[in-house]
Amino acid sequence: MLRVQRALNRAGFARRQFSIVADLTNDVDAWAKGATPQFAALKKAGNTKIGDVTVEMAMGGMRGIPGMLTETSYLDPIEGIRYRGKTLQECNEQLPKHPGSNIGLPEASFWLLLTGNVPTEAQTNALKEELHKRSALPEHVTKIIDALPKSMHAMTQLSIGVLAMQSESKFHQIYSSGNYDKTTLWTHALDDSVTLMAKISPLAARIFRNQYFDGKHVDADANLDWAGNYAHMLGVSDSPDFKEMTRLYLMLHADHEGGNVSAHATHLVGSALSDPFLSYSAGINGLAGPLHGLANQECLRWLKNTKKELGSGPITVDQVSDFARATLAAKKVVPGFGHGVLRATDPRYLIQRDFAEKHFPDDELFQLANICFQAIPPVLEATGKVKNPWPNVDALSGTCMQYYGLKQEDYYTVVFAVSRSIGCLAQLVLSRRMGLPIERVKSVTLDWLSDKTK
Ligand code: CMX
Repeated sequence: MLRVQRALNRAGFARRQFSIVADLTNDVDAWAKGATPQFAALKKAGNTKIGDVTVEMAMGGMRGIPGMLTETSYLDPIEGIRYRGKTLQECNEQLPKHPGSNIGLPEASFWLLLTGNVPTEAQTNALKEELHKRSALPEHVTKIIDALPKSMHAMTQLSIGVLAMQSESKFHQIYSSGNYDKTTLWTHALDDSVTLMAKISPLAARIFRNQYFDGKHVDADANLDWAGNYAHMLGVSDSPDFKEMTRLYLMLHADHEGGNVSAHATHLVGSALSDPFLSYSAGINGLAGPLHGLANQECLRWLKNTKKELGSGPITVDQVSDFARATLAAKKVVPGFGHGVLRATDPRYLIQRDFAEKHFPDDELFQLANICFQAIPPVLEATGKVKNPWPNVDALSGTCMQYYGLKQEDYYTVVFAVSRSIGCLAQLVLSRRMGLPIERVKSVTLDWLSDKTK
């Protein structure tokens, strides 16, 4: 630990050691300095009311309470997500791309979310190289992962792996040494975040190859970008289109503001000054829930079941409507539909649909997904309680993956988790840079609420 501390001191908290991370650190710092007057003014206006809390909100998962600060992205109920003010289409247009690709690179979106700036090609390439440099998994991590039973869900394995990588945390090392400055701790959170992103894709690929390919691993290709290399290491398809689909998937799923389960869990744990590995492992555990990230696995399963039950002939809208009604009657949710904030079709769904229409319009599952788009919203609307009957991103992502040979749906949420590391970690770094305090929501009892209603 002392050695690391000395090395960090010598290197000026690793700035000169990793120049692109220093560049990124400076860019985050510049953004934060620019935001300081606004931050200070808001602190002065601390008594201003920004909302009313109702009993329904307190009992309804705190839905709709504006109670948390997240700069990376903002989710409009109708328009969908914007990364630092940019729609996903704009991100795709403006972010640097891999040669020959049409998709904004996910690692460039990390830079955008952190700084508000679109990185240059040179910065994106340098970040890509840095991610490659840091991608080796520590031996103890590979040993732990390889020893896990294949039957253990891949998300559990991923969470264990990320937790085991905490040994690499500079944030933890510096904090434990006691030799830190509170105002620069965030730089170690950023450094750790780059390390975590670098290692999460080989970790995720290792889990996949252990589970489905008897531990026969595919070596990384340092010429590829972060997402392209992840697709390559999964080893299910050599098609450039699979890499392209993975880039798209990782860019679209990167961030969805701060209140969703995985981002909020990461933020909450991080607010206790737990390092990025501890914090994002918590986020992964939340993402593993069927109402959140696991919905993409559940959705493909639902589509496959529908297809199996309805036989090989052409499937009609009425048949799918009946199937959806049966799902509701069995007191289950229809996965891939509905949302806690969105009140329109998820733009991420629409972008994936455009991709599918371009690359595999005749795929049977894609055609079934299109029938679902017609059939399911009216069924959900008819319940009178579903606030958003429209499809979310999970309604198509599994369909896209299975087309390219990634058919093991139990694994799908891991791809989501690789992507979501971008947003959750960017949020965590900015929270530390802004010095946000430990989160502590006030909970109340039933009697307390009943008193309020008198
Ligand atoms: N199928 C069946 N019932 C649904 C439904 C769906 N797709 N979506 C909402 N409902 C039900 C809720 O379960 C709730 O019922 P109860 O009052 O009986 O508990 C009622 O409609 C009202 O819910 P809501 O306010 O519209 O939605 P919530 O904010 O409570 O929940 C979500 C949002 C996503 C959990 C919910 O729509 C759902 O379960 N969808 C299916 C799972 C899914 O696709 N999740 C992925 C979301 C995307 C993401 O996290 O990234």
